[in-house]
Amino acid sequence: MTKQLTIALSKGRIFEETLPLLSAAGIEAAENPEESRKLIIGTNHDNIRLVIVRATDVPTYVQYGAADFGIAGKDVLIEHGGDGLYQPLDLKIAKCRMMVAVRKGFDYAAAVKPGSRLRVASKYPNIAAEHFASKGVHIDLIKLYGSMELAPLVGLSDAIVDLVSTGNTLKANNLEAVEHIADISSRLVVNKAALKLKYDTIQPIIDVFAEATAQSAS
Ligand code: PRT
Ligand code: MG
Repeated sequence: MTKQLTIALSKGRIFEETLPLLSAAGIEAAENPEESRKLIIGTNHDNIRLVIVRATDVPTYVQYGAADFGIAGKDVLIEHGGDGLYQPLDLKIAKCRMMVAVRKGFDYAAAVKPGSRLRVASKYPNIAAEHFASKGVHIDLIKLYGSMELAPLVGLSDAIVDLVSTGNTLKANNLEAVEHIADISSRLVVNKAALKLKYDTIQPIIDVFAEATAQSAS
């Protein structure tokens, strides 16, 4: 008997970069989630479906078994904590860097002397807190849900912790990156119980993803 398989994906860059991987595993989405309003999308396999969720919600769906596996950015996984998730593969897609950025001309070196205090805005409170704690810098953390780049421009914070890929957003807003925290890419996240129960369905897909990822890296 073929077992039902549910895959959690977010729209946008992760979905786009995941399509070739799904294709390599012989899985084709029946609809384009960018155009469809449907949150559950069928595939060319009766037993495989995609659920379209916010990028930050992918680990949660997989953790509770509402999806058997999914694809999530390392940024999201660090913040989530990764509880109950098996992370077998770095898919090397949706690559970017977690950076500290400030307004151009802001004296960052002076602001992060040990013992000093800095106002930091971020969608990533755990990553930001850990980074500055390791430097011995006290921060007041301001949690935002998007458009972090605005915060230093209007005096909400001294610095931001955010993702940078081309650097165009920083540039357009007169900001500069002053510190590199981590390289980020997207990972396959698998529900541990699902992997045991549906091993024959899930493991071959992991194997194909691994092979496709290794090929595109070489
Ligand atoms: O957009 P939405 O609020 O719905 O959700 P999301 O931002 O969580 O999702 P999405 O699809 O934008 O990002 C999903 C994942 O893609 C993230 O979790 C990252 O792992 C990865 N990724 C890769 C990025 C970027 N590159 C990226 N550049 N996520 C966001 N950005 C943003 C960044 O925050 C900044 O505002 O793009 C802007 C900078 O881009 P550049 O090219 O101007 O430097
Ligand atoms: Mg986004």
